[in-house]
Amino acid sequence: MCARREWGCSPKCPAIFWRVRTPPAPARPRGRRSRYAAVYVRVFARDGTLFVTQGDRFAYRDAAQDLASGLGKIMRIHPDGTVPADNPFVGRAGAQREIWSYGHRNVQSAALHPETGQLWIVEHGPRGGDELNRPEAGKNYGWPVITYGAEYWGPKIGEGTAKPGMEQPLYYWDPVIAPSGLLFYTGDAISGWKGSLLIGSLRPGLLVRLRLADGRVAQEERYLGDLGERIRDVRQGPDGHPYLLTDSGDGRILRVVPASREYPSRPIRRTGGIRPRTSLKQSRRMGAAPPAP
Ligand SMILES: [Ca+2]
Repeated sequence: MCARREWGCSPKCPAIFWRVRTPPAPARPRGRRSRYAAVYVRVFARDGTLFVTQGDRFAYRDAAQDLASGLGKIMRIHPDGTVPADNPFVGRAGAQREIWSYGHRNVQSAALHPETGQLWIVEHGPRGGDELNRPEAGKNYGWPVITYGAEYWGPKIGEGTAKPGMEQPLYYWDPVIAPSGLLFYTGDAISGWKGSLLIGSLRPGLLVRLRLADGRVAQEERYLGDLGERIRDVRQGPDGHPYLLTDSGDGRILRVVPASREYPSRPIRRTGGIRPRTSLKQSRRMGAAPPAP
């Protein structure tokens, strides 16, 4: 991974401080294309270390359970690429010392809980298996051995939905929402949303709000599905409003405002006030929630 450019770096680029290592190089199964890049997300922890998420690259899913491979993992490193001495697999023979947690499929976004500082992530799963997880040191999040999803073309995956030694997701989506950006909303601009998780959906294209209680998901609400837009990212502006990035050839940045207030149009090109729908839809199944932190 390159600190200056995320894609297309030269091996000699001085800005490279981290590379995904995948020994032994797994053979790509016939018929499976590698659709995903390995590295998606970086987030700094409060202690200054850096979490780097690495997807399974689709064709190499079994590598997510292999501690010798960097695929399907969350890594924890110092910003200069060195390994923190308290990483969970430091000293374990055959394991990459950078690994923080494993058994991940395709992490799309990560954020720190504003109170606990813990890492939370959303992952693209197979059909019916998108997940919200709170990765902890050394733990196995199951992919591809356990999952609530199945192949998009029908067959089951792995051994079921639970197995000793493997963590349950905090929450999962069936049907999937193709989660994208993840935001802990801490603003005051939208009454009642403070402390919620806001998650973009690429398909069907939504803003999802998860109300949290005691570290668990208590309720899901969905907004803006009538826009028909892929929501690629969710951020909080300095004005305390959520902002959404849409994903299309004519992508837009949308500011979310409460429906109960009148806002003047903003003189920023491609920025508009969007009113969340007030009708709420709850439809997600809850994964078995682990104890609150
Ligand atoms: Ca999982």
